[in-house]
Amino acid sequence: MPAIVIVGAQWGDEGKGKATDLLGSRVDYVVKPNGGNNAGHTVVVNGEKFELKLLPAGILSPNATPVIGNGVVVNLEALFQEIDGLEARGADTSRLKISANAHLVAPYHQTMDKVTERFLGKRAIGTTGRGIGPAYMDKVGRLGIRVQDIFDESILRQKIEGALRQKNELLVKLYNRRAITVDEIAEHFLSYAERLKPMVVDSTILLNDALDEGKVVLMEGGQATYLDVDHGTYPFVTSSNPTAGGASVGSGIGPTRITRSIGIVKAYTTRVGAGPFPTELFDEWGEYLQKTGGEFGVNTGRPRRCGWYDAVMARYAARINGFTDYFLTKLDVLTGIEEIPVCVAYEIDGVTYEEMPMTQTEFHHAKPVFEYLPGWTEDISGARTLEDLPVNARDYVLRLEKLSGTQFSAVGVGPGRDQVIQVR
Ligand code: 2SA
Ligand code: GDP
Ligand code: MG
Repeated sequence: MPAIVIVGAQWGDEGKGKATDLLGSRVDYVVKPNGGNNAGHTVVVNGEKFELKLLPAGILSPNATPVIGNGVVVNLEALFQEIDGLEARGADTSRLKISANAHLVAPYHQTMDKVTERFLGKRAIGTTGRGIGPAYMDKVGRLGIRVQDIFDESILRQKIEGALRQKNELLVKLYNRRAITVDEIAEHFLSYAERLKPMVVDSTILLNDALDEGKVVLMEGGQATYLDVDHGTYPFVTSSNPTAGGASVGSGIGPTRITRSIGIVKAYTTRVGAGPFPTELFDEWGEYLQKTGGEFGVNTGRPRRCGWYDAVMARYAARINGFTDYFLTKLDVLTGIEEIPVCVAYEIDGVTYEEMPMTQTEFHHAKPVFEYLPGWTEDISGARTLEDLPVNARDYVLRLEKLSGTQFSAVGVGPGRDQVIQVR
């Protein structure tokens, strides 16, 4: 039975939270396969706004079991804060399951994230400062501490000691900070043990058994394709694989079981943090999109950089993720613009590129080649079919679909759960 993956096709904040929520009523399990509390998903349910960071957006679907997969890095303090916040608002979080193999974000990871950014100066990545990069560094460097370690205190202490040996060298000698003790970190983690224990499972058995039983499993990727450490705009990326292949690794669902790979793509482009962005706007249109689209980080409140739709990026994302379909979001934000530029190719040092150039240097130099599509002024937030759209809005969608490497299955026309056009 179907395992579906949802992936951001740009630099994040495409509306993955809403897409998950939309599919949520039809799925049995919603897994978060990557990232941590650097994510920020906004879901509007009956006019009420929920902002999720570490928890999968599927936690708001009453019939789905939310799962934090093995590929996630978990900050326990942030986890329980988020759980308590949702419970206080009447949401039921009791079904949440967490993989025993997921790694933990330790307080020193956050310190390292912040000091590393400061040391990078002008070359800073613009991270969320949540310790995500350093936690993944420890995972890959085999110095990580996993959820399961909390339940074996002697192993936990051994691992903390191993991790701290290197951290304290750096913190004291290079960063001029105080040394951290094994006791303080062990106490920090152990203080959550009792509350955490009932949630911890072998999520690979849980999810694969569910698929065997004909259940529907949705993998909800955090961040996005261009923030992928392999396929994104390296080094201006996050430290995980938010692409479809990463969702397979991060949840323990084999690639042959994934039947649908949905790309979430915004009708324009945004980015938070540093790094190249060919269609970025530095004029009043950038501010217009930021204001009209409410483009401010859910997690850090940072203003998002804004630019026009980039079909070269969409084609690349469709290829990397093997997208079966795209969900186009925020079409309503473009209402009222007389003529809408869409990037169809790049010009790099006098040469036209129809596809993503091979190197980052070329991408840094890419100038957008625009096609200009006529806009519309009518309010489209009530449209529920393509026929409900004014002809220019419909043509905009159909042109984008043609340029973007795969078919469009849905179009968002507002933040609400029901504000969507089902195309097919
Ligand atoms: P990190 O913290 O190591 O993952 O940062 C590395 C890069 O990844 C970007 N990144 C994000 N980009 C967009 N949205 C994200 N989540 C929040 C949101 C962001 C926020 O949904 O609004 O609130 O600021 C997210 N998480 C990581 C980050 O900007 C760096 O470029
Ligand atoms: P995510 O990180 O991909 O889940 O996206 P975010 O939640 O960070 O940002 C997307 C924002 O767009 C949220 O505030 C959503 O409520 C909002 N949103 C999603 N789809 C639509 C849409 O079709 N129209 C409008 N106006 N807003 C939308
Ligand atoms: Mg977001």
